[in-house]
Parts: sequence; C-alpha cells; structure tokens
Amino acid sequence: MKLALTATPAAPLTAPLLVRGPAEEALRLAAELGYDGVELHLRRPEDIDRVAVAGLARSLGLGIPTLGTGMAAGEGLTFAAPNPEVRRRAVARIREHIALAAELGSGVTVGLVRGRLGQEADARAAARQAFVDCLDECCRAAAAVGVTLFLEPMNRYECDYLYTLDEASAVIDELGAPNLKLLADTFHMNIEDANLTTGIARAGGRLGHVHLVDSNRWVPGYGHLDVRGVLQALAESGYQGYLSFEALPLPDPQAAAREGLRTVRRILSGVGA
Ligand code: LER
Ligand code: MN
Repeated sequence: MKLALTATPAAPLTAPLLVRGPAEEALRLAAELGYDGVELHLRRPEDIDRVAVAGLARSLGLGIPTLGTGMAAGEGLTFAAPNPEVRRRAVARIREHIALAAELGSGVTVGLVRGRLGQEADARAAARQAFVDCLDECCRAAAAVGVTLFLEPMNRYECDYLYTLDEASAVIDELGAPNLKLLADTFHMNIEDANLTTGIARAGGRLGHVHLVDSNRWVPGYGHLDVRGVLQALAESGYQGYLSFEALPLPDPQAAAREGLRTVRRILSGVGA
C-alpha cells in the first residue's frame, strides 16, 4: 500500500486536510518526508498550475491518487439538488475535475458533492434518482478518458444518505460502471460501520481508495482507531492502493505528516503489507 498526504491551495482551517498552500510546496514536502503521493483538494481545477504540478509530481516520482471535490458542495453545487440547472453545473464542475485528473493520472472523489436528499419521502426518492443519474453521467465521462471515480460513504452528521460501505457498495453494483470504486474513510466508518474489518472484507475488490484517519480525525496513532486491524483487513482484501491522511493538521501540519507516516509505515511492515 502507498501513502499520501492531503493538501489544498485553499480550504478552511477546520477542513481535515494536512497541508495548506501552493500544491508545489505540498509535493516537495511529501517527497522530502518519503510519501508516495499527494491527494489534492481543489475548489476548481484553476486553483493549480496543472502543467507545473504534473511536471513536478513526475520529477519527484509522486502520484496524485485522487482530487477531492467537496468544495463544490460549499458553493451549493450538488448531484441531489432539486434544481436541474444546479445539478447540471455540479456535473460540469466534476467533469472539469475529470479532465484535470486525466492529465494528472489521478481519480476524482464523489463525497459531499452528492448533496442531501432531505426529509420528505417522495422528494428523497426523486433526489436519489437525480444523484444516480448525475453519477452515471460522470462515470461515462470519466471512462472516456480513463479516470476512476471514488464514491465515499460519509457519516450522518455530514450527509443524509450513503453512510456505510455496504450502502455505497449497493450503488456501485447498481450502476455497474467498472470505473466507479469505493472510497473507505475510517473516520466515517468509525461512526457508521458496525465493524470495520468485516466491512472492509465485504467491500473487497470494490475498494479503490482509503482515507486513513484516526477516530478523532487526527493522523493515525493519535486516537483510538485499531489501525493495525484496519491495515490487516485491507491487506487480506488484496487492497494495494493509497492510504491518504485526510486528517486535521494537528498538532501542526509538519508533525502530523511526519508522525502519521512513521506510525503507519511501522504497522504496515508488521502486517507484511
Ligand atoms: C471528504 O473526503 C470527507 O471525508 C468529508 O467528511 C468532508 O470533510
Ligand atoms: Mn474522507
């Protein structure tokens, strides 16, 4: 398994991301510390100099496993929005990220951008269908340029559907798109999934990306997550992708990036992965 830190040119301090500032600086820090990649969270693709970032990542031997897209939801752009024009703009935004991902060799995350279904039963059903249709359109656009989308279950305090790996797996199976994979975030799983290790085992080959983060949303090693159990389950499921530290920059960004890497590398070697 490979390790990535998370970085953003612009996101609120409360967002669980390690490094803030120009993407090039995050790439240099990742290379210096010994990471394999950097997961970038962008409001829109123009937030970075795509040619410079692609060239620097290549020259440093770093991957960019996925582009985080949640900031679109902060602008009100979501797949489940009742207004079709808003949904069209949400899909257009994700398609911009897909085009960038094709250049960077990365995937694209579908997390907060899926939006909320609301309380009323009929409206919920319509909003869920709108979400599935938008996701299907994005899967087709991504497949045309060889990009994978990662669908991320999230906890009940941040969204109102698709909380567990099982629920997101059902959507993946419903769409049947080979380029739609599951993003398992251990912070959300710790709240919603009844059992992390059996949840990972059931997700199996659908797993495409992992946000490895402790119970308190700090990097692994600072909370009470059974990091070894999770890594063992991932290894047993045959997972070979990235573990991204989508964590709060605490006690400070450098220490979090350094200590998280040290902890997880040590445990990985202990489980033979
Ligand atoms: C996004 O990856 C995520 O985990 C959400 O909770 C957004 O903060
Ligand atoms: Mn996450």
